[in-house]
Amino acid sequence: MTSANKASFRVAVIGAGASGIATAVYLQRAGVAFTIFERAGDVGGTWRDNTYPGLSCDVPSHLYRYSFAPNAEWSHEYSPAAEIHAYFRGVAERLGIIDKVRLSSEVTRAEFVGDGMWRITTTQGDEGLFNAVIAATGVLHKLVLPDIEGRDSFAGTFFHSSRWNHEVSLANKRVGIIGTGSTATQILPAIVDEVASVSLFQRTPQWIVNVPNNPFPEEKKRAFRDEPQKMAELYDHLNNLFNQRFAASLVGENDAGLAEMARACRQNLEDNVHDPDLRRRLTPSYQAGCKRLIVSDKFYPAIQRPNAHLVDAKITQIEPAGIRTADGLLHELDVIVYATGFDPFAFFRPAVIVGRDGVSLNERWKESCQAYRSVAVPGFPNLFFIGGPNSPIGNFSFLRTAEVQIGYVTRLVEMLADGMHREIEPTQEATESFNAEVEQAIKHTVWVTGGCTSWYFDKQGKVVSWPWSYGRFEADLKQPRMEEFKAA
Ligand code: N01
Repeated sequence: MTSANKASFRVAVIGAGASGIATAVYLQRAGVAFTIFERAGDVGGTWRDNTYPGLSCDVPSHLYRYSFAPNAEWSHEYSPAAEIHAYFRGVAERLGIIDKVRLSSEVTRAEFVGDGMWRITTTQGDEGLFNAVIAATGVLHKLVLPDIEGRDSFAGTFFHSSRWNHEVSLANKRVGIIGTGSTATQILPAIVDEVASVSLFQRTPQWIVNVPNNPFPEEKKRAFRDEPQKMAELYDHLNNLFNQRFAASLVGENDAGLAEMARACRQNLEDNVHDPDLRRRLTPSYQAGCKRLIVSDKFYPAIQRPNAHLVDAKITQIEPAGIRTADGLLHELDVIVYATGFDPFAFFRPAVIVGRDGVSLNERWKESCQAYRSVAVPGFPNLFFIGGPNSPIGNFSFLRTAEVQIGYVTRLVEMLADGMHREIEPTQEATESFNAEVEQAIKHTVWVTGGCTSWYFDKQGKVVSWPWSYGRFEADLKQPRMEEFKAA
């Protein structure tokens, strides 16, 4: 391809959340033109959608940031959601990305039309042809409202945690929260002082690690401003702690680390939940680390407040007046909050992606979402994923993971833009061999051996995560192994 061709080379990025914005920054630096299509009326993805009380990121702020955009102004060690959303929007504005975002333009169809080209259709109509497509659609965007009998008969107000209804005042209301994940355990402490009562409907208890969230004093922020090197050192330190040590514990490569995690969680329960019966009911029967670990110093104090109630009897149905449990009790409520999580296997959907020979990715992924090293799929040339199947998941920075994938995908896109190839896709053999290796390795992770279920499992009962160390993820995605691709 000539440089004139490079000038006309265009990439469609799907999604202007945290990973879509970073993808755009990398493409811009590589001199590759792109358009970002965003379904909503604002950028920020999950940090735009989730506005529930008490939301902060449970990854430290100085790690939960782009490698290329350190931020001396974080207010807390774990900063609140509005600040994180403002950070992403600020980076997009400062680096000139925002002008390339087409808001309210949900991609409904991406179709491979041959000769390396994709046709993109959005809710606004036909967007024309693109040389490559990068789906940066995030992992936790499709909310799950469980199918509980009578759900819609409730006479009060109900909503999912990611669609918080700020019109409804909770003051002096009787509130029910369904779920005990990261979300529910943040909401309860944030509302307990305001409400008449709050009942937490627990199906499975969670292991919780006690980590305080301290504000950064002004002198600390000044030191970060004056000596940015301090932020770089902190980023490296936290990265080592979370990605190297913590992640290694989960995948069976640091047994001492896993044992320490279990000890710290049990100690937290023993030290901070005083009533032995409540402590028993809050004690999980599975291994710590099996589900995503909850990080909170606020949940145990909050659930012991006189107006907070742990309900661990099974929900049998929802009635106009409240929630009925298997012990026959009706818990009368004014508001029900569904903190019941997300479908992490939605990926780009509900869009339709049609690859070579008219094969749809929905069809290909009907039973199980399989990809080559989390970033590409055979039969879908020049289509790449950020946060695709088998991306590392867990208590570490999604942004760091995404940047590793973005760096890798940008190298492939540059090959296309520079005219080295017209089409690139992974081979079927390399993809199968990668997935066979994953299937063996995943058996040794605590997600599988720990005796729990979680959103990490797909409907076939397989955990779709990265089963090796974080170091291996970075090493594997450092440079594309071109012998594992078909390039024309
Ligand atoms: O969702 P979850 P989440 N009846 O899927 C329960 C990220 N995140 O929104 O465990 C009764 O973890 C379900 O019960 P069980 C983070 O990656 C990050 O809390 O399946 N209960 C579970 O307790 C996190 O992991 C942050 O038995 C029902 C809960 O609902 C991910 O988002 C903050 C039920 C769902 O928990 C998801 O977290 C928030 C039913 N029918 C989220 N159906 C931070 O960074 C489901 N449940 C802080």
